[in-house]
Amino acid sequence: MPQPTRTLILLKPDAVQRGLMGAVISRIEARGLKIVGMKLLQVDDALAHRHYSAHVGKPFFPGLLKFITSSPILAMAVQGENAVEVMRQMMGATDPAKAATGTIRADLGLAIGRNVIHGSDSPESAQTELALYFKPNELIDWRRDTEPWITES
Ligand code: DAT
Ligand code: MG
Repeated sequence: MPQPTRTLILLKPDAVQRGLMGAVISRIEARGLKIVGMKLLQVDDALAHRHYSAHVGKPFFPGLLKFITSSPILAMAVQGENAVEVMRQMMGATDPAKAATGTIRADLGLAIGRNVIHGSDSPESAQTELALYFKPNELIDWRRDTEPWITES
C-alpha cells in the first residue's frame, strides 16, 4: 500500500482576492486528500526568492515576484497517497490556457501569470517547500474517521 506523502499547496493572491479559496479547498477535500496544515500569510521578497529560487533571473521573474507578494496567500500542507502527483494532475498545466478542462487552472483561470495555485513538483521539493512555510508543530497528523471509505489502508 503506498504511504501517504505531503505536498505544499499555495492558493495564490488571485485565488484569495477572487474568493476562490473555498472552491479549491472543496476539490481537495472531495478528492480524499487530507489538509494537515493551513495558514494565511503575506509573502515577502525574501520568501518569494527562496520559494521561486529556480526562476530568479528568468524574464517572467519580476512579474512573478510582484504578483506573489501583492496580497495574502493561503498555504496548505496536503497529505495523501501520491499527494504530490495527484495535486499536480488536479492543478493542470502551468498555463491555464493550455491546461486540460476539469483541472483547477483551466476551470478557474485564464493567464499564466494568474494561475491560481502552486503545488510542489516532486516529493523532494515538497519537503523543502513545506519547511519554508510551516514549522513541524504546525503540521497535524490527525486521524480522519472516514479514512476506510477513501483508501484501503
Ligand atoms: P508550476 O507553477 O506549474 O510548477 P513553474 O514552476 O514552471 O510552473 O513556474 C512557476 C510559476 O511562474 C508559474 O506558476 C507561473 C510563472 N511562470 C512560469 N512560466 C512563466 C512564463 N513563461 N510566463 C509567465 N509566468 C510564468
Ligand atoms: Mg513549479
